[in-house]
Amino acid sequence: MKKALITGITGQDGSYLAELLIDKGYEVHGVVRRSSVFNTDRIDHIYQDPHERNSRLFLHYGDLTDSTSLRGILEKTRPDEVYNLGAQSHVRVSFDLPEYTADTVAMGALRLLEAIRDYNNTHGRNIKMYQASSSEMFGSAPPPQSEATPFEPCSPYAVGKVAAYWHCRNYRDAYGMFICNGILFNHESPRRGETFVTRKITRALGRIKHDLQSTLYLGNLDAKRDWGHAKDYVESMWMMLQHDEPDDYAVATGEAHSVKEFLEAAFTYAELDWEKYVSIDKQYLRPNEVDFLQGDPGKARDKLGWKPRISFTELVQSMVDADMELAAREKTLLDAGHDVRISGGARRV
Ligand code: NAP
Ligand code: G4F
Repeated sequence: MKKALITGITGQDGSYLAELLIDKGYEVHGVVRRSSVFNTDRIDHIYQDPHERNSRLFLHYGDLTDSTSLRGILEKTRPDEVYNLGAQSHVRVSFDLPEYTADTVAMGALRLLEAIRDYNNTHGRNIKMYQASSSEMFGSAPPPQSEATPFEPCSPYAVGKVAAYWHCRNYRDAYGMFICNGILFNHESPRRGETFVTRKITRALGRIKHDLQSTLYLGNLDAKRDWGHAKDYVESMWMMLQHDEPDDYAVATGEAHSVKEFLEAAFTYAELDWEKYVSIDKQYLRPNEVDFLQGDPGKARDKLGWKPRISFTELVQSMVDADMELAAREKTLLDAGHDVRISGGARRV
């Protein structure tokens, strides 16, 4: 049985990747941060008590800012493949937390690389590693962007991801390690964090439809992104590590839409006019913006045989459907006298 270790298993991608690998027969180990509240919502449905026979998902406390924990987890789990998905992944927040973002994103990848290199040397192994690189690294470079496009990062997050990307390239060249950078364009799902624009829109739409909210505050509506579905994208991560040669791949749909077009598609599907509900709040504008990301996934298609299955319309509608259901449950609880009104935290997103 192959073993995989996932950092960021509690995030959107980590949860879909864990499901995929379990389906493929892997034993899956995940790094979980210590938190004062439960942070395993996205994987609770696949978690089994480790005391049970046939359990194939195991969680370990660790942190990308703590190399001792990473080294200990490698020794304990002895994985064949490591997927580095852990990160402070919010671009706007990276302007508020530049040092911490660099620490998790850039230094975190470097700590993991060094831990894997030492482990390989000590045990005569060649663990394969996937690095979650990002289309955000292209920044202001004009579209379409591919593996050959020079990086022009526009945020502390993107600069951190560029550093991590080059650390991975360097370890591959210098030490012959099997490391792949997946340069993934934006990918969303009903499990997307509520502070990213797509989920913020569909979450608010559900609440508006159920009279729980009247206004949705957003920033720049003109930015364009190449939005795919996370379920399709985690498959590309696995495919990269199954190829004979380690390499870097851009993963995208090849189609771009503006935030305004996402709003239009979501609200029209719910039979509402978005212009009646959306207001601009300057706090959601960024000190530096990435205007236009549209990927060229030709290499991933030709070398890996990867292609997206879920269309933009299906993505939007699946997110709206899920958030309508969530808001309906919220409304039922509220009507029954339970106080589930949007918390201060949720209003700040
Ligand atoms: P996400 O939902 O924000 O998940 C991030 C994960 O990283 C969470 O499990 C989080 O733990 C964990 N994490 C944060 N800080 C950590 C630390 N110091 N040590 C260990 N783990 C830490 O992100 P995602 O959308 O799944 O994205 C996965 C990866 O792909 C990220 O590296 C992201 O930057 C990159 N990426 C994402 C996209 C996209 O469109 N989604 C595109 C390109 C690249 P908690 O649950 O405890 O917070
Ligand atoms: O949903 P976003 O926050 O995603 P962004 O910045 O593109 O980053 C995501 O994709 C990257 C891949 O390219 C990942 F690496 C990264 O980890 C993350 O997953 O913002 C998308 C666009 C931006 O142009 C932003 O300015 O939406 C615009 N926007 C407009 N109003 C907003 C809002 N974004 C957020 N989060 N909140 C708003 O109210």
